[in-house]
Amino acid sequence: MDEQTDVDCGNPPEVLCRNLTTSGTKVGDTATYTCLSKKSKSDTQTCTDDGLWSGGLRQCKCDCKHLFDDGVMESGVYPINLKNVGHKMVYCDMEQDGGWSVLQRKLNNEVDFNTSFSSYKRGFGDPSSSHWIGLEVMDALTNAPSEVIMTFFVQPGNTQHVLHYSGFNPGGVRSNFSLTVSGYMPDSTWEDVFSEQTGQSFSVRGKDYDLESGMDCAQQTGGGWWFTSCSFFSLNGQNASVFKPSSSQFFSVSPPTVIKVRRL
Ligand SMILES: [Ca+2]
Repeated sequence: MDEQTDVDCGNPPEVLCRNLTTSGTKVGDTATYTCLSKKSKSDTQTCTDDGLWSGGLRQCKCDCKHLFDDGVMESGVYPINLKNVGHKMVYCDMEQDGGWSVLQRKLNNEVDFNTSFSSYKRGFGDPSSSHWIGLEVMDALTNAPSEVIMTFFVQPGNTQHVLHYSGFNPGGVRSNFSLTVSGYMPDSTWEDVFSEQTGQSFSVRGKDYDLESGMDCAQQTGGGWWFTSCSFFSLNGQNASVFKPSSSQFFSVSPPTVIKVRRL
């Protein structure tokens, strides 16, 4: 009896963000891994006579939406992989309809958001608690058309509000991460205050692109943002606030806040 016929490689390993099809588990059988992000891109592993699967796997693009589509249902910190950025640990929100990549999460005022341009660019904090993912990662995550949901608390009253837009795209470093936002959604519970910030570069303390002369909005509110005027709308600083156009009133904003995106 031929010994090799007894060799069985067992099930090939599952890899996140990949579909797997197997022709069998015996010598010479193949396992084909196809990227969820690019269905034409696949790699093959072969069962060898030493009982192991052999062959290389190229990297697939992988965000929280890909993970959700691949069956990951539990919210938490996951490694994602983005073109031009590489691997990054990100908090994925799999609640509601799932697949959200969290860009900002501020549970309290313990993490200092009044930080430098380089910190805002590359990210700071801890994705398992309060953090800012970084403008470069935001740019990479929103290369495909993406929606955004922002949640925040409004004072006085401590009521939670939601702003939801079907289009959100901060540009790259060459535009100072200039914002494009559109598609105010009717499930928002606050009036549209974010669309107006389209075209604004990202300001941080000492690097002032806002529209208020003589004032550094990032310094004043205590956090970077795509400011037009200082009080109109921002979510990062300890003194962040939001305008209510219909009553011409300003309100304080407080944590917990979340900004999350998902490919459409
Ligand atoms: Ca200014």
